[in-house]
Amino acid sequence: MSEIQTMDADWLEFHPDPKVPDFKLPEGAVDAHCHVFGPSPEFPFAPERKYTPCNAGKDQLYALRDHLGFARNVIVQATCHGKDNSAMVDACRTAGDLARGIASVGAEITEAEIAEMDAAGVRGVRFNFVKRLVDSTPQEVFLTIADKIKAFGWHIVVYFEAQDLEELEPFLKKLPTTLVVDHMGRPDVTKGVDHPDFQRFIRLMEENETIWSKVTCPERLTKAGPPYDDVVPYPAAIVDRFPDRVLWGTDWPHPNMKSHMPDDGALVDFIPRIAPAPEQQQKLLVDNPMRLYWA
Ligand code: 0GY
Repeated sequence: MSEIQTMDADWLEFHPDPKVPDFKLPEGAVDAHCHVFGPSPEFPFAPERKYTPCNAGKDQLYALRDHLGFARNVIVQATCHGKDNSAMVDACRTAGDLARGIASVGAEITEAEIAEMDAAGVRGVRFNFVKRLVDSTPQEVFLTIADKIKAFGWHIVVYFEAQDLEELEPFLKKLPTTLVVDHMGRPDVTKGVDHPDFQRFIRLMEENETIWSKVTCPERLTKAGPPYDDVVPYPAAIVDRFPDRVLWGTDWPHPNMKSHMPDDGALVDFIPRIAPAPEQQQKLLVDNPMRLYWA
């Protein structure tokens, strides 16, 4: 008998009624970091998951896309689905050319399986180093996967926290594809942009032209809460220095938000605070994601 998958007691569901943003997104804007959860039981959550979320399926994601004014999505496999990418792949297939995906796979993945996901719109894999989300994976496993996916022109999305970058850096430099770092490597925003941890991340991008950053998740990084004034200097610094290697996304349906659930419309209104110039906005929201995911 299959397990009943009830969401965690402290789980916050996504905002039921986000505002229409005041900021008008440029035409063709891409929400380059979002997830689907289930819905279970059609797409059950993985036995090894560290949390059980609410259901948040493709129909709700695409309704949000239209409501906010996005044209496209990049759907990142969430850890609650483990290496079963079927909900994400199904969502990509439904959207046709309007969605791309990032998968989680093991070293046993075959060329045929990669090709099948590629045809559905998957363009990369995610390597997750955040200990509260996943059990650790040996580096050789990641290197084997990297070797297999690079032939397809895929890239690697990496998720880690600022304090782990120093140890991780030599390994990241061994990876043979473009790397996209989730949420700027999660800086501690109480420390200031001049803190060595954030400067290490800036240096990493400066010295490695194949490293990109998602300037995402003020709602995760903030200590002050909405409207996330304490986060602004971090993404603003990255957008200013690396305008051609940044991506933006909602992170809907916002896994593991325990303090508050953001209004996705208000998150869109955060964009001009970190990318004030129209040219920056065009690159962040359209040109960069189109080059990486749709070229
Ligand atoms: C995010 C952040 C988180 C979770 C996941 O796949 C996931 O479970 O990515 C988190 O808890 O910080 O990017 O969605």
